[in-house]
Amino acid sequence: LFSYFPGSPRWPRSKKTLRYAITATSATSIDRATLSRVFASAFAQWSAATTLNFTETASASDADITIGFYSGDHGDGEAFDGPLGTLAHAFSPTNGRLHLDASEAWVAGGDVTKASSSFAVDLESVAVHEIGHILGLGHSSVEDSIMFPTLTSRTKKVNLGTDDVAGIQGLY
Ligand code: TQI
Ligand code: CA
Ligand code: ZN
Ligand code: ZN
Repeated sequence: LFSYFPGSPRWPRSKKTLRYAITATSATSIDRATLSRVFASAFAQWSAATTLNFTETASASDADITIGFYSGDHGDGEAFDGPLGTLAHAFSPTNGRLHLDASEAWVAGGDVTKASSSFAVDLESVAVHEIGHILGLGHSSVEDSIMFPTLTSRTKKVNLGTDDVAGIQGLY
């Protein structure tokens, strides 16, 4: 079963379109165009299941959601830890911050199941999960759901399960 954050925080009903900016990219070698495609595809999973819309904006100042890559301590009290361990984190609505550990062996666009490194992690899979948190979902006990709190390395899991859909539709 899906879960929400305490108090079930959500983005306001009046906001039909959430704007996101990919702001901090200097710590990753993944190019901007690839990042834009991966996040557009990850957000599309959630817009397909709801009346929410997402659009990328270039400037952080008019974005609801900001996305960035950081390594180690980056000022929010939740330091990253090098390869594996914590891959990324996101905060509950309406904070809007989504941070990725720049030290991961991210696979963006390619086929993660064919990666030679056992450290390889699929960026889109993690993005879909973290966007779930950004929108207000906690973890799920259903193993094949996006919000289940385990992702095996070298696996791609980007399609919402029935439990994820039930969770997000209960909130929006
Ligand atoms: N990061 C944790 C996560 O996103 C951070 C976290 C723990 C968290 N508890 C939370 C965030 C409660 C919001 C609310 O779950 S992680 C996975 C998964 C992580 C884990 O790096 O461990 C994914 C990031 F689901 F596979 F375990 C992405 Cl997909
Ligand atoms: Ca890590
Ligand atoms: Zn952070
Ligand atoms: Zn999670």
